Amino acid sequence: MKTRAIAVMRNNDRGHYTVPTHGLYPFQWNWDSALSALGFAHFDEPRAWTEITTLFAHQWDDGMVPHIIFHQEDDGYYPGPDVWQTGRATPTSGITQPPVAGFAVRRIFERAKDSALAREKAKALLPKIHAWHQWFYTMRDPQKTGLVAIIHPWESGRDNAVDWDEAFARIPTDGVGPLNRRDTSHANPEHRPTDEQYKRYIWLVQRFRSLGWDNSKLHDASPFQVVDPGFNGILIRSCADLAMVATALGETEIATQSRALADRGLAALETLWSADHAQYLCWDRAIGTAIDSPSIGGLLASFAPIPPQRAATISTRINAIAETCAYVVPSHDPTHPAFDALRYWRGPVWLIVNFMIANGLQNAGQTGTSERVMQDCIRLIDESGFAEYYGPHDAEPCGGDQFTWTAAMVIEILNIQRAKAA
Ligand code: 9WN
Repeated sequence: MKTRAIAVMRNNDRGHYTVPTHGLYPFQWNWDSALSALGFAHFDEPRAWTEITTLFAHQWDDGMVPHIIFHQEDDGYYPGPDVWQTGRATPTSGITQPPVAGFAVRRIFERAKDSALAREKAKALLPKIHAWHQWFYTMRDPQKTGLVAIIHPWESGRDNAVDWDEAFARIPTDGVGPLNRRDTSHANPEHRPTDEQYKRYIWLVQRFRSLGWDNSKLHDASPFQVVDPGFNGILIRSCADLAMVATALGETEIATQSRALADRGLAALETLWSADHAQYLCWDRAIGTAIDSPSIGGLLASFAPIPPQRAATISTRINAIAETCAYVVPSHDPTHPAFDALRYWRGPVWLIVNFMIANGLQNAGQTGTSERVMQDCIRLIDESGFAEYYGPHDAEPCGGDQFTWTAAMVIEILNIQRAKAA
């Protein structure tokens, strides 16, 4: 299985970055790259560093790291650079994605065989990743709550999650021209977001574009401002991990500041806890209400060093969900009316999210659930190969195939399992 996973990654390797899959996604994506680097690190450490270094070579002056880098022309994806119009030399999108690079860099750094290379690469990346973290807490938390908001569903990485439905109903669609969707010719349209959602994705892009992509204006100008516990959990974890790398490299100022950001974020995350749902919930900042949607976002927060009793409750909750489907962790509660088993982030299982949850639960001592989640990943690959996502009832492979970060997570998980067995 590992050999097949490496072949998938090599196939999608474009030299200094990887594409998530052929056809459907022909450019570099932000959190895909950070997580894929974990896979590379097991068989080609220099290549792992290159993946993250390329990503940060396209960081904006204000600190943001964009969610897509359009390294070459390809009209197989919509919306392309002509829609974004961010004015970058190498075109990029104008929004960001879950900041998982701090976590990835610590993991690759600490287990590196070539420690001289690791020190050199991590030292160069450290201030850039820190600047990105600071950017979040400046631009996406202007009221200094300790929690950052996403201003576009694509930023969450969970594009069409049920979580956004009510907030999305308030987004207008006027001024959005005909859509030129390409995704539905690469993947089954039944497994993708709807046109109604795409119109709103594009409306937001046009809104931000009209403001010149000035991040000091975008948060307050966006009618979509959602605080996602999964996203904040990833940011908190990356800040905490960056503090560890900074300490190891003698960068005490970055270490102290990163630790402080993580601590403040962790304290604020508690405000999103729902005792009724036994998980965290999203918060609609635009109207000031909790979003009553039991999605994986509230479980993914366990990737952060949350209090042990919270991790234990999330572990119990995942075991309860496991009674309702064959493979955990579905992206939405299968017993909830909005659950849609095969439609993207409204039900299917994604290996990257599973890996992060398993990692967080392992750190919190929830070993049994962590192992169960990883085992289900391997069962999915056995059944259905390296898909983008999978049906939680029958392992149906959905979206793109031969997927880079799916393969990377398999390499990680096999490695963890082997180390445990030894
Ligand atoms: C928009 C690349 C990306 C992932 C996201 C996933 C999907 C893009 C799309 O693919 O989003 O960014 O066009 O659907 O939702 O998490 O990073 O794999």
